[in-house]
Amino acid sequence: MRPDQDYFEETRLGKAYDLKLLRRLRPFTRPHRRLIVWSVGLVVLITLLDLALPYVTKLAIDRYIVPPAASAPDSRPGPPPAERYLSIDLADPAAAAVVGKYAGVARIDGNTARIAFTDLPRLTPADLAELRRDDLAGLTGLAAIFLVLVILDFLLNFSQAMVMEYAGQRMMHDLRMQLYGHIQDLALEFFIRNPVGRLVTRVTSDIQNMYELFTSFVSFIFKDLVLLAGIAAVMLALNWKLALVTFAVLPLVAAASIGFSKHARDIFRILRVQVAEINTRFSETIGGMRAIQLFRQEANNSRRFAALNHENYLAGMRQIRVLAVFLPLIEVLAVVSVALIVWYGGGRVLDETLSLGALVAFVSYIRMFYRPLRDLAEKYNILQNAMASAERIFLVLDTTTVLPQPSLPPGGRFPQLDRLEEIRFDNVDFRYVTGEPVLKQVSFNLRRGETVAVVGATGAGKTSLISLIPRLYDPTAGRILLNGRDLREYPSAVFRDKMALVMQESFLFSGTIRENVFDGAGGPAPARAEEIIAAANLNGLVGRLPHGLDTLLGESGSLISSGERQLIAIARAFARNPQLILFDEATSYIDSQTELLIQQALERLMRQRTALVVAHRLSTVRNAQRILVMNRGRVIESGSHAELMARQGFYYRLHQAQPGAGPAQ
Ligand code: TTP
Ligand code: MG
Repeated sequence: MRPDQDYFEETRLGKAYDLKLLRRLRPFTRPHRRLIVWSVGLVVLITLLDLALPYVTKLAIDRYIVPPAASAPDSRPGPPPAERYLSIDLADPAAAAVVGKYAGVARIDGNTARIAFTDLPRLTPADLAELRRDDLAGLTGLAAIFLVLVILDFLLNFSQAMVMEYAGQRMMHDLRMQLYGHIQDLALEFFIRNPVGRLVTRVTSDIQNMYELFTSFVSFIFKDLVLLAGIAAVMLALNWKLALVTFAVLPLVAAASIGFSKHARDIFRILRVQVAEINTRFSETIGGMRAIQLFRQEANNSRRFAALNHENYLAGMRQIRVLAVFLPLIEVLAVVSVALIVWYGGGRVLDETLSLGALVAFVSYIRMFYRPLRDLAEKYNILQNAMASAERIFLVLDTTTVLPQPSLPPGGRFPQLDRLEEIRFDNVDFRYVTGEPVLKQVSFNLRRGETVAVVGATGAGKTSLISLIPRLYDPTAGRILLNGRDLREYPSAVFRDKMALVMQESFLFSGTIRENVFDGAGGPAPARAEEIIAAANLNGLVGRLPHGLDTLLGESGSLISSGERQLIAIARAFARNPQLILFDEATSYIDSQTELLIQQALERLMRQRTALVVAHRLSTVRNAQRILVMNRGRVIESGSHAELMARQGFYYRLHQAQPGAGPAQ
């Protein structure tokens, strides 16, 4: 890999937490602000409900199951204050009848009878049920409230999830569209430097990570933090001393979390980098499968992949070790907290300064308190991934390797371009990578109606030269003039519309032939379409295919030879009806019959048009008014076929070397 190819080398992206990144997400959240506010509101409601549930349990215990010992109702020496009594209102005749049966057990005090809890087992179950009828009714009421709260909790959770996921999906959709559009606008130079696998990761998993960031961030900030604060507040309100004792463990929890994040940070990052590398390697393997299998590189490739995979496994194991310490540690601390509550809180229940219900509620709250902490590791991972993804997405979005488009000149109008009169190369230098010049001081011109051919050995720079005309790249030095003005003064759409490029290895999109020829949009009227197909000599191919023009190329890609590919590309050029044809003849072997078809189609295409033709077969060259002979990036000879032959130079030797060239004409 060349040093300047590692544009987005993942290893360089270390600082995962950057609040600036979150700020940059704002434009994407703004359109969905309402949904987010809704979602946050629901989260707060849900948290309140969650907090209410243990409290209902506390009420049930304290009011109806084991009421706290009432301090002696009067100052009379009587029952010791630490004993619990069931108070019975004697105004109720049924209760009074039961109390009558247990004269030795009940103490009567005016209109109230009291039976010690320790004596309750001496009553028959039926009598006990009669005495505690009100408690049972109260308990049933609270259970019903509990049920309603749980159902409400479910409904709110459902709505909240729907609202938030909806907002998240919409954001992801917007972000992906923007990224896709941006990548499409980038200059070709960018794609030389960035492997496909990495860009694919950008549009797929990086966007997915952002989505998770959004959903888990909202739930983390609003659900977990509000919940933690709420629990702490409720615990302090219930019994601040017990709450403080319970919180004694928290410094340990904080230390464990900090230690975890320190260790996890590096490991998670390494893992991320490795996954990206595996993706890249894999997509390159698939792209180059033909070459790999032909050159029997499978074993070599597997070996390299195995090394990568092994590193990934090692990092995975390191991650698991960290998690395997952290998660049980949090679990242990949670249990220690419960033990503290039972020990200290239990003592307070014994000396009657804490109700049993409050103790039970404390245990529930502390369990709830540790739940988000247990998820911390997972959230941490999501957050790290997402931050890194955000950074990479914005790096692509910030890439400005677009071909600079001209700004509107002072007159308010771009230069007009109705007819291509002349294209002139003025001392053009060009290179793809620094230090490896591809074109050197190329100068020539091409006037309207002319056909100019470019010939030269392989690697001479013919394809590169032709790519500069539609401004796929900009020259590194010198100028290309179009009707006397620099190409860079026109918006590129203006001149690209007027030319058609038939590439050496024509790229066909997956889709039907019709879509490939007519740019997908419905196409011209059937008669015109037929005319184009006929002119491009595609009739034979179309007639042979099962669904004619509507044959899916993906289905029968193998049916399309490189010659036929070029015919389709010629038809595509015809369909655009351009003023200038840029033709890069295929290098691969094409049978003489197809070659003839291409030749004819090309001649028809070039009629009445300006053309620059890169030719490998000298038969293509002869009709050109002028021939440019290239060698190692320079134009070393130019002239008509006859002139160049007479000169007996490079072209002459090239011509002689070609099999079946025959005597010079
Ligand atoms: P080309 O311009 O592709 O040479 P050519 O078209 O004359 O060769 P052929 O007859 O085989 O089609 O390449 C010139 C140099 O530029 C060569 O060293 C390869 C390099 N190059 C790149 O680095 N990146 C590219 O995208 C292309 C097209 C070429
Ligand atoms: Mg070429």
